[in-house]
Amino acid sequence: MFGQWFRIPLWQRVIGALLLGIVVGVIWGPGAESIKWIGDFFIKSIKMLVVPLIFFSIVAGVAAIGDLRKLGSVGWRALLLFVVTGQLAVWLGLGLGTFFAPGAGVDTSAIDRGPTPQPAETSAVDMVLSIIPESPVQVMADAQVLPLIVFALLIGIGIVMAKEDGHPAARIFDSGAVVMQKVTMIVMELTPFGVFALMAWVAGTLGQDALVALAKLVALNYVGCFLIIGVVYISMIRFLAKLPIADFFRGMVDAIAVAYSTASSNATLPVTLRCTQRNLGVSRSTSSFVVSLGATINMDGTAMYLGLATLFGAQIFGVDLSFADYVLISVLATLGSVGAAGIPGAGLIMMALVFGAVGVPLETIAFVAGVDRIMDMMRTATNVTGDATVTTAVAVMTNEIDRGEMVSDDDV
Ligand code: DAS
Repeated sequence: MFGQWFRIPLWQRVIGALLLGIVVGVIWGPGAESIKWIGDFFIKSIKMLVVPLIFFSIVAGVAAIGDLRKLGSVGWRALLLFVVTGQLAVWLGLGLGTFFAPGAGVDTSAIDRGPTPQPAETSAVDMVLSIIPESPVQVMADAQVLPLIVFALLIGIGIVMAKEDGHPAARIFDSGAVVMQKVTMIVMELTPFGVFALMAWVAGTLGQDALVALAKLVALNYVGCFLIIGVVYISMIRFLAKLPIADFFRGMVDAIAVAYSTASSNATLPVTLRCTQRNLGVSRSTSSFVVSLGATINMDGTAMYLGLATLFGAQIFGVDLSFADYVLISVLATLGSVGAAGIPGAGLIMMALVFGAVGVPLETIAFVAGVDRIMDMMRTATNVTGDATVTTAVAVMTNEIDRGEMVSDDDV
């Protein structure tokens, strides 16, 4: 029995728990609140991961960028495209969230929010001073994510500047990032139980409006991902890589399918490498570096979602956000997508990073956790498509591609 449970793919267990939770919640009604503690256990387990996962992933990600100089023209082009596509993605998410307002009209008065973290009215100077981690250990203890990220970025940059002397430290953080990904995957095994309890609580306590709002959020997550692929990536393939669109997607279809079913960029990495090298003709050195770097720091689907989900949380809890908050969200969502590991649920974990900084209650995570896996699958497929798009574009621009290798109509 126990073995059979784990033979079912996690995403199927989660979807089943989601549907069962909704049915139980609709039948049980407000009484479903009595099992919310199971969901809270799952959410607390996720929050436990935020600090170590962000710290190790960002240090390892920045240290990996350190090799950019070795690859000169390939490296800086890849990094530039990663930043540009990430910013386009997060502002697309903010635009979708603002225009369609998926969280508007939901009555969340029944949710015990505890002390609402009203961001104190601080001056710009105080804001700048607040991101400096005066005591890195205290910053970690208090899960102050912004100064934690600054500290992680500085450590990563220090490792790069230390050159050979920094290599032992880089290996420690690389190893730590892998260990934290394994710990995260252990926690993700709790997902079906947490999703069941949280969806029963949402359906039973908050009712139909809440379910409709979640359906809108899922739909906008897919719309945002399709727009990133259909507008941003297709433009890059057409005008930067100058490749036939059909040939690109024919070559990448296996990787995109694996990404969608596993919801893990890391798990898809071997397939992404094989598709870019064998089907698109990208050189082994360029694809190995850019695809691997992309799987670590380039997650446009996740960046888009973090922008969208932050507005969703602000809307359901009635938090007003200024344009300055939007800019802060765009920066943090980009950093969150850099810090997010290529594993299932990474975007769910990174929401804590963004929400806290703009005063959106963390209870939003419990609210959306039930449907996160459905969204994560599409986010991951987008992330992997983005990695392959940047890799192919950079390969063409630096003449690191053999078009003769490209799969095309007559190969099928
Ligand atoms: N599952 C993550 C990935 O592997 C994406 C996410 O969680 O948003 O890319």
